[in-house]
Amino acid sequence: MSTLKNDRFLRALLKEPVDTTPIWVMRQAGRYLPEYRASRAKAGSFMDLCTNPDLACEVTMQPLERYDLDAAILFSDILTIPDAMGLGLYFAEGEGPRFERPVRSMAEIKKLGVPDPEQELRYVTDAVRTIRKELDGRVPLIGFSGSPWTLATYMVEGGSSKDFGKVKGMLYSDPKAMHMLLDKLAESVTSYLNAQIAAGAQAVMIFDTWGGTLTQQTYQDFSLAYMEKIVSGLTREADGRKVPVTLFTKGGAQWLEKMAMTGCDALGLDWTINLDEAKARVGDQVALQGNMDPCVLYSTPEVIRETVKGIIDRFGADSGHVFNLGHGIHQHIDPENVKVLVDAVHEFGQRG
Ligand code: 1CP
Repeated sequence: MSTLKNDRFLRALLKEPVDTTPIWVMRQAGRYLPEYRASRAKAGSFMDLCTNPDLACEVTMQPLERYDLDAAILFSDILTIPDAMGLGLYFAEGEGPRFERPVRSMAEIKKLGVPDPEQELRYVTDAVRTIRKELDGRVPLIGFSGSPWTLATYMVEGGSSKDFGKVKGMLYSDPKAMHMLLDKLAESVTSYLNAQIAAGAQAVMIFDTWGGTLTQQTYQDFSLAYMEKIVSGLTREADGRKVPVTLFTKGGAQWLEKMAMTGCDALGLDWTINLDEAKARVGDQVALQGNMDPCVLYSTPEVIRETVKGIIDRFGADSGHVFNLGHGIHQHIDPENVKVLVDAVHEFGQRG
């Protein structure tokens, strides 16, 4: 394996000294880029992009050609695991993800198997290997998965949801079934992430996009407990380097202390908390990733630069900050504004 030419992202996640603040952008390869839309049209569908390692590699590299980003993220989706479990993922045009066979009962959950990542999800590990080769040590590659709870929301609801009535209904009416589902998902996510690490992912992130819809107690029991189990089962070193683990619960600012106790290396933050407060609460245990409101990118270069400076100043000069948005980048922003963002982070993040 080649040595890394730019490792400031990995260093910041481990709170080691950096020359400037590293940045990557959640959903950095995606629909706001015209070249992504062209690749997708050529491939046919979103899943055709994901399941073809060469095309997945092509779109992973696209944002790196335009911007001075400090990490690449595997082009894939969190819903590959439920798809591999046999739920039949498809994307209805303009409607987001859907499952042909959602799971709604203990009997259906009992039938679910744990996918073998080198079999049913081979296209993902092949994509990781292809991307690592193409990156040739330029920046590290991030692997990822959804959290068990977040995956369960899609599996039970059958797609995206506004109120999570079905999945939370199951949680309250049949907690045993929910725990069985989450257990199978935790096992699946652990082996999936370990397979990505074995294939070459140099850091991993767990997206708990819908953990913030839970109560204090149900978050602890039905989301965090399973993420903790995953963290304790992950390979934490590869090629003589630590493989940092980041947990991101959207809407999870009230639970940072509990999240930091899972043994992860970093927490992803949405925009509802200031970085200085988050750092005062958990900064001695974990690095922090975030947290600009993605909607700032609808604004002007002046406002973007000012906001970036404000966020960097709040964190201060220590290491342990990876700049990112507080959630995925929107489809309709001007790609030129992402250049302004990335360059501003490197400019204002410089250490003396
Ligand atoms: O081209 C298209 O129309 C598909 C849009 C799209 C893209 C670009 C989807 C469908 N997934 C992705 C890629 C993706 N998804 C990545 C790629 C790497 C990158 O960051 O560049 C990642 C990390 C994800 C993760 C993901 N998928 C999450 C977790 C993070 C988050 O944004 O909260 C979730 C919840 C999904 C489900 C999903 N897949 C796609 C959509 C539109 C959604 C969200 C649906 C919803 O809001 O419920």
